[in-house]
Amino acid sequence: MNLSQNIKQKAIELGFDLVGITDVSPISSEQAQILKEWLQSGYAGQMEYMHRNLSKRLNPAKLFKHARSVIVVGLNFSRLEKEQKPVHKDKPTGRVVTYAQYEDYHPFIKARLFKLVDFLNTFAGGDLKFKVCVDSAPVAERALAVRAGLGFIGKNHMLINPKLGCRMFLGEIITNLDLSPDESIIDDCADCKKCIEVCPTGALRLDGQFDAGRCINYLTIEHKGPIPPKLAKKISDRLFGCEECIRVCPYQRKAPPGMNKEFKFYCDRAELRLRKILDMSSESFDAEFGDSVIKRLGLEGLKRNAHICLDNMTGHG
Ligand code: B12
Repeated sequence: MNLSQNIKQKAIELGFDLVGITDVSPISSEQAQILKEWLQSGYAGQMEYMHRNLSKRLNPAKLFKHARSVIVVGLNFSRLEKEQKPVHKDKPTGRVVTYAQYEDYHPFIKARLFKLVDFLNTFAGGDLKFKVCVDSAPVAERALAVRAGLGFIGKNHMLINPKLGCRMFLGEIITNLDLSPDESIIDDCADCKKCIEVCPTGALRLDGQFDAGRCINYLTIEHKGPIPPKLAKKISDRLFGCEECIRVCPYQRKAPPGMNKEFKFYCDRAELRLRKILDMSSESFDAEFGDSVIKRLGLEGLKRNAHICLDNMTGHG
């Protein structure tokens, strides 16, 4: 086995579902253009951080000066699809998207990437230089994952693996090791437009762009302050996030559930009682959601969303 194969085997042993390698050249000019147009069109909404460090996001070698290769991993967070339950008006509940029913994926993936770094160290003769990234670093994670052969970009803008679907978290180790790069997977959505048709707010635009400012994930998780009433109505009973464009994806419908038993899943977080949230103290919020991405939204944001869900159920607002 060569070094790249050894690394991949170790990544799978550590519980990742996908692993691939790419070089540190800038993302393609076509993809850079998509990103620039997205920013210029205002589609990033209040996500100011997306405007910062653009040159690093376009070019991993600018993010980390020792960079020679990027190891990209994917963690499957699919569950078996369940029927959606009817709303009980006496105890109204709000829906929470699948990824937020797991423990927070950031520390989970990082801890395993650091174990992979320990393994890399045995090959680097003590000269390993590395940077671990999961979500928050200025890295074009999907673009690198495509190049590393993990999947293709679908019309729902997700990285889709033809066998494992699109519920896949990504993480990277940028390293000074010279590793042999993988080939991209050539695939696409063909004529399917299910995700565009189902998007409740038109965030997935017909021109192929993604207006994140209209996406219910953005509105309920990233957006600060009041949500414009017309969009708030479309949120319906979605307390935290939206996954319609993922749920309807034909690749997702045949995807196997995630197999990593260490990645903690909370079966009771699919629907949360709205009145309980409105009565919640900051201490009980921290105790309940301390290990969840919901913690990142904060209690004030969660209460804002709970009010919107309740208003949508009672027809007020
Ligand atoms: C900002 C952000 C959001 C925003 C905006 C989403 C968006 N589509 O841009 C909001 C808050 C809405 C969001 C939502 C979600 N996010 Co998010 N998000 C990010 C973040 C921080 C940056 C994404 C970004 O650069 N957007 C700008 C646009 C222009 O980039 P892009 O859509 O990724 O497109 C790039 C490439 O895909 C490529 N490209 C685009 N179109 C095409 C077409 C073709 C043919 C080709 C070849 C290439 C290509 O070029 C672009 C430039 O690099 C990344 C982490 C990171 N550092 O990358 C996570 C990330 C993209 N999010 C992730 C996840 C899991 C989600 C959610 C599923 C969460 C959930 N609710 O369950 C949703 C999915 C919504 C959706 N359909 O995209 C994962 C995606 C994994 C995957 N399988 O794709 C990431 C990678 C985080 C991670 N480490 O796992 N997210």
